[in-house]
Amino acid sequence: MSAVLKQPDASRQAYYGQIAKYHMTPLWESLHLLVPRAPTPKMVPAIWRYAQLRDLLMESGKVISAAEAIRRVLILENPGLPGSSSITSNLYAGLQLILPGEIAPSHRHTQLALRFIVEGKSAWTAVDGERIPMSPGDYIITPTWTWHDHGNAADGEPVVWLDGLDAPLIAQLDAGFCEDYPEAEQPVHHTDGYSIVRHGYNMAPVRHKAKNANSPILKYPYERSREALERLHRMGDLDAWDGVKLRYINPATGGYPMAAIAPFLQLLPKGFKGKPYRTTESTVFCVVEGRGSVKVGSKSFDYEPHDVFCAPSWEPVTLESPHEDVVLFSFSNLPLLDTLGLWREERK
Ligand code: GTQ
Repeated sequence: MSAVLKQPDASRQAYYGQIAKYHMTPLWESLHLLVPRAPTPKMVPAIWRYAQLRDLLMESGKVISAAEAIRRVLILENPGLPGSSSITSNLYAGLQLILPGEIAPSHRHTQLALRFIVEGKSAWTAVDGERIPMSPGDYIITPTWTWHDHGNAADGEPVVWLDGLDAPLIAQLDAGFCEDYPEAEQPVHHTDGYSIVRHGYNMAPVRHKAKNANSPILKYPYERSREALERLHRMGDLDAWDGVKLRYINPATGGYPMAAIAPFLQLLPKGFKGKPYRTTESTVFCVVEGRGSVKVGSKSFDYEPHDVFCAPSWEPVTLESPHEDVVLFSFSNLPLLDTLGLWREERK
């Protein structure tokens, strides 16, 4: 049993004033905030509806060029975290637009980035000397400190993807560095699927030694990931909470493709009524196929393709697909929780 903390009287207040002069504060006034009974996220469940924002996103193409913007992105900022450029407590998300003929100039930074392609087929990103064509549903990685530039064919179409970065986390760690490449585009040594051919068939080059923990596969094409879900479903794999859910892996280690963000793809077959679960992850979802619904804490959202929604730590999540098959891409801070021994899950 502990005693109840009283409202500070005048003498306590005076004491707080005295210690404040020496940059000290009384722990007992903030202990419950510093060491809460359970997570108290400031981020809130929220949804960005693509049908509502697509016109505005396209308008950004008239507001600024990719060359001037460096990256023409509308940040998806959590309403509970104003001014933070964050969609969850430690992750960033934004929708990036590149128009035909544009180059988003080459740079590198300590923040890692993932791309999940939303619409358009004529663009590419170059990562670490490999040019990677983008198609809707592809998951592409830009590991920490790798040169990357984006381009779009002169006779192409507007291309949009969802960016996910660990930028808020890197800011928290004061570990942000960035460099510009001297030219707009880095030299390309390999094109179109080189990393997949070398590492994507459960085989590895004979003398391959991993340089670091990052996946040697730079693109996970949608057809392959989608096929895996479909075939698993036909073989009867269905989890009562997740539907058919797989995580993308670094094939060399079985671990996460990049250090700080875990990516997933899941199928909710038509008629799926998921049971509620909660975890200590904060998660960003991007709808790939189908219309469905989700409950996150006290909020309910109906969603359709290309919508983005997010779920805070420890809020119950329930996924449903009453009308049709639904495919959801998602990413979370699971690797960090894992490393720190902080991952918890409750399934009802
Ligand atoms: O494509 O390099 O959404 O550097 C934010 C920062 C994308 C990128 C973002 C970036 C990038």
